[in-house]
Order: sequence, then C-alpha cells, then structure tokens
Amino acid sequence: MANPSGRSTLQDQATGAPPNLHLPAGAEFHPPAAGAIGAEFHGLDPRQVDGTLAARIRDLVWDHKLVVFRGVDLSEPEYIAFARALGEPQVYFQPNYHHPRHPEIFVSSNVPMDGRKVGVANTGAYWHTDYQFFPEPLPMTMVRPIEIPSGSRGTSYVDMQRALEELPPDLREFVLGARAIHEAKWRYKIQPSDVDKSITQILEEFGAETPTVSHPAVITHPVNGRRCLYVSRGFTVGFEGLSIEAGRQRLDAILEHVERADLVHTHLWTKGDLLLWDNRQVIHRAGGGASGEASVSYRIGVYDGRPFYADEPRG
Ligand code: 7UC
Ligand code: FE
Repeated sequence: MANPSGRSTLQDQATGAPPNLHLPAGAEFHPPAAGAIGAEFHGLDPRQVDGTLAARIRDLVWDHKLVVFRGVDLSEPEYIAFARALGEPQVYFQPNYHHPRHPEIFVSSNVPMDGRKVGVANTGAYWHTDYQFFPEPLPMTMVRPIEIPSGSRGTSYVDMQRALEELPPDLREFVLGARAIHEAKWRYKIQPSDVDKSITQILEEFGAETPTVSHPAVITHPVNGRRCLYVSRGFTVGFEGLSIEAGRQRLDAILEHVERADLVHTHLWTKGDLLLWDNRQVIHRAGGGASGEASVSYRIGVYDGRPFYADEPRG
C-alpha cells in the first residue's frame, strides 16, 4: 500500500499495539480483526491525551477508519477540548442543530432540554458521510451517545476501500473515471419557521444555501494513498456526463453492492462510548431507536489538518 508519509503502519506482533503508542497507565489499545474496521481504546481518559498522543490517535483513525473509546465520561467543554486536541472542531452550518451553550456540539435528540426542543431528532438515518454535499467535506466525526434507547440505537458503517475492491469490474472501471454529484436539499428537515412555505420554496431556499457539488467517485486518501469509493444513498444523486435517469440507474447498481449485509459493520451504543471515524474511508448510517424512546447523541466534526482527498482538482 502506498504510504507517502513513509511512516510505518505495521503493528507490533507481540501485543497488537502499534509502535510508538505510549498510553497512560491502565489504558489499552485493541486493533480490529484482520480486514475489519474499528479499533478500540479501553480506559483511556481523553482528558489525559496530550499533543503527542492526539497525533498518534489521528494516525490510528486513518489506519483503522473507525476508533471507539470505551468508558468515557466528559463534560461538554471537555468533549470539545478533546476535539480540539485532534484538530479544529466544526460549527455545523445549520444553527438549529447546535447545543444551546456549545455551538460546536451537533445535537441529535428527541428529548427536550430545559423544556425546549434542542437539536434535531433521528439525524443521519440514511447512508452518507458528513458534509458530502459541500465543496470541502468533513474529514472526521466524533459521536458520543448520551441517552441510549433500550432498543439500542447504533451506528452502522461500510468500509469504502473494501466496497471499491469488491465492486464488479465493469462498475469499478466506471467509478474510477467518474465524478459523482451530491445534493443536500432532499434531506432537509422542516423547521418551525417553514410553516406556510411551499415545498418548492423550501427546496429553492435550502438549495441556494447548499448548491450541487461534485467529487471524484473514487477518492485517494491524502495520508495513506488508499482509494475509496465516495458515493452514498443519502446525498449522491448521479454522475457527471450521464442523464438523470442513467445516473440514477448506475448509482442504484453500485449502491446495491455497497449496502450488502456482509460489508456493513454495526456498532451498538453502550454508555461511555465515544466513536471517532474517517469520513473519507467509511460511510455511516444512524440506526433508528424504537419510537417513543429517548435517544440523544452529541456529535463534533473535526478538521484533521489534511485535505479531504488527494486527487487533482477538476482541470
Ligand atoms: O438531519 C440530518 O440528517 C443531518 C444531515 C442533513 N446532515 C449531516 C451532515 O453533516 O452531512
Ligand atoms: Fe452523519
């Protein structure tokens, strides 16, 4: 695998821990099974993560695509501080998703806070990557479940490097030369201020805020050079150079493979989880909890200091 940084990503054979990973006493690192995504830290308190360890954690997210921290307990400011140790926390572009006191925290919630609606319920319940519909998508996402429904809501992932490898050859050849088109407006969630607006007006207004974008259908990771399929059911609407109908058909043929059960990795939430993933290498989908049950999670987007992909801009 090409590795432009020249860093070793080989793991220490004896312990499973990568070299140069110096953890505080009591903390453990568990790599995923061969070929799987999702490394885990147990007993690592994010408040103890200094700049050196934060850089190694970023490396591990790029290597393993998804990293789960178990047994985490953080206040809102401490959670934001951890995001800041890893990179630049994002402020989500729609303020109705913000935590009332901490705009960096994107709230997915069906539970009122201080008697008021906060954030948006049941977000991201379709395959996507965050900010896929922006010219510069969001590199990393962290999520902490806060209220876990008994039906255990979780988050599912597909490894898009593997999805590309396993595409039938004709589809793979197509995506390697294609640019995919993405739009957010079809996923817009109605707000109180939308009352009395027509659907067309809402689509026009939100469409003006989030104009159609395109990205290579296969992106090259800026750190490890891996190639990943970059399309999703949630935001991708077609391909440049194809009619709407032909693009839709081609997309459906591709997504049938991407969403195959054997490619889906589901993380069921448990109290104290903190999930951190690389949006370049996985798509994700929030699982729906049983209706009527409280479900709350706090997300922070993180800019990791690298471009989203290393491919040539459109020439
Ligand atoms: O409510 C949602 O599903 C949020 C979606 C419109 N955006 C998530 C993101 O960052 O792409
Ligand atoms: Fe999301």
